[in-house]
This record gives sequence, C-alpha cells and structure tokens, in this order.
Amino acid sequence: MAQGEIVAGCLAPHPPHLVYAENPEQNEPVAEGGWEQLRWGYERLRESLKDIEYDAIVILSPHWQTYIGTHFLGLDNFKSLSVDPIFPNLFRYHYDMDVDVELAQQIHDKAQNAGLSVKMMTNPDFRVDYGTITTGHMFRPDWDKPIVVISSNRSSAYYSVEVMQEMMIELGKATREAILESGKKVVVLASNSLSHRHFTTESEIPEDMSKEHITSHAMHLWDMKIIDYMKSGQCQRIIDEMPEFTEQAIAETDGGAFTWLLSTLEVPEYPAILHGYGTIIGTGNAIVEWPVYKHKEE
Ligand code: 2X7
Ligand code: FE2
Repeated sequence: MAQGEIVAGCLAPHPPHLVYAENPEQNEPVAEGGWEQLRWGYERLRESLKDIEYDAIVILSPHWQTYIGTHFLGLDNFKSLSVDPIFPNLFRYHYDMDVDVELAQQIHDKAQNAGLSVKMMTNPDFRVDYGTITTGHMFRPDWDKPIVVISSNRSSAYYSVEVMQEMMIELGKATREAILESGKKVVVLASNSLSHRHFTTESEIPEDMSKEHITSHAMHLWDMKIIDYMKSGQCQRIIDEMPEFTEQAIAETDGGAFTWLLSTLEVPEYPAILHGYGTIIGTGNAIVEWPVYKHKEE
C-alpha cells in the first residue's frame, strides 16, 4: 500500500453567517447576501484545490467541546437538523454527513498509544455541532467526501493554553502518523476564527454590511500579525505566541484546532496562501491554505 499523505491544510472558519449568506437548500433562513469578502475567500480556496485529489477531510471544531479527552465521530453517517444556539435565526441546517470511521479509528488509536485520553462517539442521536457543519459546507458544499470529525478538548479552560498546546501538538503528530499509515490522501481543516471578541447585539438586518467591522484596533493588530506569520512561513512563532494571542485577542485558538493543524503539517516554514480575511459580528476570520502538494519532496 502506498503511503498516505496530507495534501493540504487549511484554516477554515465557521461562523454560521457564511452558510446563512450563501442560501443553500439545506439551511432554512433566507439572507440577502453579506460577508462577501469571506465567501469569495472560500470560493478561491475551493478553486485552488479543485484539481487536487484526496479521499477524506479531517476537521477539528471548537464547538464540539469535550471535557474528558478528545472524541471522534464513530458512525458511518450522521443526519439531523443543526440549530445554532446563539443564532437560531441564521442557522437551521439539515445535514447528512458521511464519516470515514476507519480513518477516525486509526487516528484515535494512534492518539491513545501516545498517551492521550480518547473516545469514539457512537451515539446515533448525537447532534453534530455547527462549527463542523459550516466548515464542511463552505469547504465542500457537495458533501461528497467522507469526513473525520475531532472534538475540542477544553484543556485551555481547565488548565492553560500551554497545556492545550502540548496536547494538541501530540494529537497533531498522531493524526499525521495515522494518515500516513492509512494510505489515504487527506485535507486537514482547523475550524476557527482568529480574534474572537464579538458584538453583544445583532443589527436589525444581520447581513447589513454597513454595521460590520472588527471590534477593536487591538484585535485587528493581532489578526494582522498572525496573518503575517502565516504568509511568511513563520508558524513556529505562531505556536510560541499562541498564549498571548489567545488571551489578548480572546482568540478561538483556545479550542486547539489551530495548534493541532500546524502540528499535522509539521509546523510549516513555507508561505501559506491567504484566500480571504473578514469580520463577522466583530470577530476576525482568515481563510488560509498550506499547499502541501506544492512542497512535496520528489
Ligand atoms: O462560532 C462563531 C464564531 N466563531 C464567530 C463569529 C460568530 C458566530 O459564531
Ligand atoms: Fe466559533
């Protein structure tokens, strides 16, 4: 069997506003557009990867929060209605998602062997979180590739960002090893915003873009600094500065997805492609691709 590979890794944020603004048939609320900068960013990401072959998508979502270890979706299919608890007016999405349980189990086993606490989630009534669904939809709206979904262990809430990072670096290594051994080609996605301070009230028309901006200059500066590190291939600096970034920008990196992603990619030193940046209800969101396929050793 040929060795598996990670063909690309992406930062692929999940505010439900993006799905709302796209008006797909699966979502009940209807929008007049909005957040185009980010939706065009996702278009560019999809275009960039359209000729790259892969077998499965692996997503780590900060909105599937588990307090005892890391969990993996463990059944072949999940189908239900997902309603965003904060924005039920924007996101009521009927999903039907196939899971690559074999790959999920392989990552689970590798992580367990590395000493992490892990569990396969096999409750057929489990409701998949909106972070996974939004990232899954915006990355590949046809839902025609099986997905592995990894939960966010809340170690930054229980302990600290430093402890979270140690665990996510191990989980990233285990994810990578399992993918290489699986023989499959895989895209890995970290589903999170950057700065995450959001407005406390919603405008009358949620998609009124005259009301959309970053919550503060400080948040903007943090987002630009992290984007600069990504574009200039300085991912180790992102890991090093993650505690300050996470605390000062209230960043959604607290969920571990970004650290996990960088670890699966062996902390890249080559430039990432920025496909888009924009704010959603004041939070900062970047759509970024690490084109591993361009940096393969011959
Ligand atoms: O989950 C989110 C988010 N991360 C950012 C903005 C708005 C809503 O939901
Ligand atoms: Fe979120």
